[in-house]
Amino acid sequence: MREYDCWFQKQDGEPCVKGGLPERILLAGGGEIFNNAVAEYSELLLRKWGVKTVKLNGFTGERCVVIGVLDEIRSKNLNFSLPASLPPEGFLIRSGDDGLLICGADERGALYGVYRFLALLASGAFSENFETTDSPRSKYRIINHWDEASGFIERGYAGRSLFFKDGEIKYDAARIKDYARLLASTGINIISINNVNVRGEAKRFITEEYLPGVAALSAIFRPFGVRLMLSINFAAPCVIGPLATADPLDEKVAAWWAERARVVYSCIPDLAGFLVKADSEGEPGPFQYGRTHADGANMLAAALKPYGGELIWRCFVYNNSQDWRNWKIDRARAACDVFLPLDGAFSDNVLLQIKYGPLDFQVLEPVTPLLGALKKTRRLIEFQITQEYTGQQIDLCFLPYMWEKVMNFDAAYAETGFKIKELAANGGFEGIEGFAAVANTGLDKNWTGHTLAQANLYGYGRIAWKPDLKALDIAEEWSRLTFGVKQPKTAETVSQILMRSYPAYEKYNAPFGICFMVTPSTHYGPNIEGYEYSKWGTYHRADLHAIGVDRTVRGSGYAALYAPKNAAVFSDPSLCPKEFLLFFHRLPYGRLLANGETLLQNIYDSHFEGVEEAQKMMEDWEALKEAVDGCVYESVLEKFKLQIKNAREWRDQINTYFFRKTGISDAKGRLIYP
Ligand code: GCW
Repeated sequence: MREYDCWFQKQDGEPCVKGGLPERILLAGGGEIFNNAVAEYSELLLRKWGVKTVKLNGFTGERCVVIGVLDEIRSKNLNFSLPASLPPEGFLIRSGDDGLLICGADERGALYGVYRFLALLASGAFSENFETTDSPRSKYRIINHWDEASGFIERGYAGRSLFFKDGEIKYDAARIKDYARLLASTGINIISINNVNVRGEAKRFITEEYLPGVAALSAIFRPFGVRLMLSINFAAPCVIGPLATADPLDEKVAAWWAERARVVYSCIPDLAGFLVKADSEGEPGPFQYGRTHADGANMLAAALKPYGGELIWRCFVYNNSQDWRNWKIDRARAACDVFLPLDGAFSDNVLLQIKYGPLDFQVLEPVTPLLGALKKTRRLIEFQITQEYTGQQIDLCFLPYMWEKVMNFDAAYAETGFKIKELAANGGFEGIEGFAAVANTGLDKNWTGHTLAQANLYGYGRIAWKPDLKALDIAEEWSRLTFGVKQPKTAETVSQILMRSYPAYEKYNAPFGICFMVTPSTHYGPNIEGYEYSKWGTYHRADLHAIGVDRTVRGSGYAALYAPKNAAVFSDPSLCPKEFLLFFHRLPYGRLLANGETLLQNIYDSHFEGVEEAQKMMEDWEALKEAVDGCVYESVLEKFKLQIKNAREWRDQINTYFFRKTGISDAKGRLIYP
């Protein structure tokens, strides 16, 4: 196994296909993406099974596959019974008496169909008389890179940038092609290449100086159906010049952006659009000019409109110079307070990008009410694949486990249809039109730092494609593709380890949704009061009697921003899900929870258990020593060793902290350091 190859491993032996692998291809389509679909088929068949393909002029049955797009296949009168239509980007794969068919709705559909067919073969899931159709439920399946022109990646844990070096757009083209394959194979169709905090040379990526470089990069992604997007700095008219203002209602500013968009699109006609972080953590924005976020977004959207570009506007807007003494302000409310009053005020090529939780990618956070409460605004849900608060690709933390829960959250604005996964399947004003997530990739030879973190990259694409996929199915799918099916036990053990990793991390981390007990700025490892007296609005307010933030109407009122059914559940500590108890409530340590133990005892228990579970994951991995390639085995083992060291630190610091606050020892007599 080669870590670099991710879920495209070379296979031992041929898969079971009657008569042998379909090495003869009949084409029914054309265009850059379609041609690449065929090239990918050939390249991967050779790479995975050592089989060379040939292209045919006519259909001859045996060991033959037809790869095409629906209309073209129909026009060739090939004797296949075909569906009347397929949803955009969808495909049909069928093997039967009439032969083998990979039929895309369009070029992208053909490409996705090829990848799916190869995955079915590699995971042993393909059989004779097989038929499947599939299509992505949402239109936007986006990866955001937080890469800087210097090559540094903000919150990156897998080495330097794949795209940039020393202030230039500089890359290894072969590697970018491999990356494009990884993304396209999970259905990703857009990537923003530069950090939303637009720093240094990246501020000039929209100028003639850098655009040829961006265009060259986009040419590598284009055959994979992946369009590029650029993060822009709201103050660019001043930073690049020559204007003295970036006021969105100033005509000169609008004209400046219209001209920039013209130049940008003359170089990259299929650019997906611009991504903007405004008035957030020091980035410039419309507030500086007394304007609203709709004023800011709409002005930029108008510049992109003639070229079909979209303007993606992030909702991560909050006051980051809070006073910890003030219990009235609540950062969790911020996005709702800013954006709910603007529902319906955005132009039709604006999409709001909303982090799934109200704070910031914490280990345990409720889903933000904003996602369900907006009714007249196009929107995307934002995740983080990079493990900023979830172990930084040192600790194993399989994120689809949590994403599945997010997808199942019912925003409850009506009896049915308001689960996040349902909203994501609806699209349109009533729904969520797509997904965006921060990448976890970099120049490390295994792409993701921790080899098993490749599962998070894979899993994100799969969830964005099909929001009702189960984390377990993703874990199994990925493990089979990565570790092979010849020794099914290996893939099975790996997928079980993945599934246990998130709950383990949760248990030794900040308890019950209290969030932010991490080392300031690096965000790795415990520092219980690291953010307690900071300006960032991230407080747990533990004293000797109680801990937590009252977000009910008696406190900040955040809980009341949910639909009534959810507001009622979150506002009542006896109904509130345990994992969010301290997110919504301030409770005494002695409060009895449903399991009959006190809050404090539950904190102790979960921290002891978390470390034990991390140890157990490592032991299960050690049992795979003979089955897993030496390099991969050793590198993952190293990570587990660090994880356990870290988990112990979390356990001991958290338990000691509460022991010191309360003077109450563990009821089960385990060691808590004084
Ligand atoms: O979680 C915070 C990170 C910042 C990041 C910000 C954001 C890009 O700590 O590094 O900045 O979120 O999402 O904009």
